[in-house]
Amino acid sequence: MKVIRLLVLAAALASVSCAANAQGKSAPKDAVLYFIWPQNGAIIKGGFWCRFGLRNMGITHAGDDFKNSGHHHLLVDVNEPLDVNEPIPQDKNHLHFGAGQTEARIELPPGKHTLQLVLGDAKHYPFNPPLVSDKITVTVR
Ligand SMILES: [Cu+2]
Repeated sequence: MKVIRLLVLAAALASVSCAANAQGKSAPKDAVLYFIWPQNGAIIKGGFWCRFGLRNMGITHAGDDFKNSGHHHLLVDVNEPLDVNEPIPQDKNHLHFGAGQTEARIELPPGKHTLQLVLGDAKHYPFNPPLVSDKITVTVR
C-alpha cells in the first residue's frame, strides 16, 4: 500500500524583531583612544604609517568577544555622526582593522583630510557611548 505524503510547505515566517540590534556595550570610563601618529596639523608627503593608541582597553580580533576589548577603525573624511545602533560602515572612508592591527599604511590624495579613530566591538558596533579619538586634520602634499 502506497502512502502518499503531501508535503505542505508552509511559509512559516519567523517574526523577526525589527528592534535595532544595538550592542550597547560600554567601554571603561578611563579608556582613551588616540593617534600616536600623525599629530593634528601634520603635513605629510605621500603615504604614511598611521599609528593607533589605546589606553586601559585591549585590542583583539573582530569576532572575539572579550570584555573591555575591541578593534580599531579609522574614519577618513567622515563628517556624519556615528550611529551606535548600527555597525560601523565598511567602505573606503571607514577602514576596519579586524586582525588587531595597531598601525596601518595609509595613502591619501593630496589635500586636507580628517582622521578619527573609533573602537568597535566584536561585531563592529561602536561602544555606547562611542569610544573615539580626537578628530585630527592632516595635509597630504
Ligand atoms: Cu570592524
